[in-house]
Amino acid sequence: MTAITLVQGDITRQRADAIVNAANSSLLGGGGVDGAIHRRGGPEILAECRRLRASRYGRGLPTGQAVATTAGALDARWVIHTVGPVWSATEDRSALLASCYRESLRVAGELGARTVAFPAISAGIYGWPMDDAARIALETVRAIPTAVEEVRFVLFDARAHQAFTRALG
Ligand code: AR6
Repeated sequence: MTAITLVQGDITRQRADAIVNAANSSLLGGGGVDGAIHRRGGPEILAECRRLRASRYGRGLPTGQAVATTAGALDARWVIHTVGPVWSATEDRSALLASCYRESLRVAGELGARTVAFPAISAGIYGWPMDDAARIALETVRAIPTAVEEVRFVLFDARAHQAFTRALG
């Protein structure tokens, strides 16, 4: 039985086996949580991302997929990078957003992670409405059989925390 917990805070301050990054397909960093993870985690993470680009992801990490690197100086063993979909008002991309959670948990399970911290993927720069992002995140995680013992959503502000609290029901 996987425990789902919600906390408000900065994901880069969390202790967990794996911290999930809302990355972009370049894997070379960006703003939002991605920028924060690379800043606090230090250059080892970017160095490993560059190696992954050179070996497996020359065309970028596709949306909905996930890949792990070291967590550098973060209080974690791994960062799992996943690429959320950009919100679209005309196209339903929710299967891709669900895939981010599913693939991140699959990678976490393969690594043997017992605790995994997620941000609200796609709900920042990528523009996904927070209530819908929270619903998809929680529905997906609840539906996946996994050896991960705790899935912790780390919500940056009160609005996000409230949306996830409502969606948890
Ligand atoms: N801890 C927890 N949550 C955070 C933090 C933090 N330190 N910082 C921001 N958030 P975003 P996206 C929240 O924009 O929408 C990057 O440039 C934020 O308030 O980080 O998937 C990437 O390189 C929001 O609720 O990710 C991509 O280009 C949530 O995390 C693009 O942004 C996600 O916001 C990805 O956009």
